[in-house]
Amino acid sequence: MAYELPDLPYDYNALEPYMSARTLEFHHDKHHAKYVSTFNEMTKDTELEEKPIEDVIKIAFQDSSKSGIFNNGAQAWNHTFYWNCLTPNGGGTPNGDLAEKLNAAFGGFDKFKEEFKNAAATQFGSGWAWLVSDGGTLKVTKTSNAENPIAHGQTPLLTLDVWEHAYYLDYQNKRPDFIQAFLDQMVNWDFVAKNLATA
Ligand code: MN3
Repeated sequence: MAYELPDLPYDYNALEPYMSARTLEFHHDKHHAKYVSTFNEMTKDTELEEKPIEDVIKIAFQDSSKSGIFNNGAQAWNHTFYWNCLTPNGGGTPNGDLAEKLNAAFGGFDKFKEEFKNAAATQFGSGWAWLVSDGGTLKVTKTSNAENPIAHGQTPLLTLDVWEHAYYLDYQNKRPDFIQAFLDQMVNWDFVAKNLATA
């Protein structure tokens, strides 16, 4: 079964002024759509076609002859996950079990934010910053290009796309400003809490 490009879970202009409709139009309709269509073309009529995309990502990560499938499949998955990490009127502070686990892992929410900002800012070139559950412990990680925590057996809880296409139209080269706006204005902590509850 082909992987489907999901609609955005909000309007294209819903995240303005922190993320423009123009960024979301290019990012979702062009970049994400292309990863999805290429992944479907590459897996069509193969033994991978009927498998869940998470399984395909794990299989392809272990097989260097399938790097194209890995790159496009992981990028298809990463972007679907990323759209759900964003919400209008987002940011703020998490609570409940998530807040407790962030405190336990990082020594406080502000310290978590510093670590996440640092990971996102120092990912050299294209990639992603993540909050993951690794065997029940929360960790901040960063990955290059398409790579994601699923490939490493971790459970993704939150991600930020730091490829230039994610922010260049709105922030040009100022990636740290984009990271700050993400944390302060756009993070969907309800989605992160839901991911933690099912991790
Ligand atoms: Mn992207």
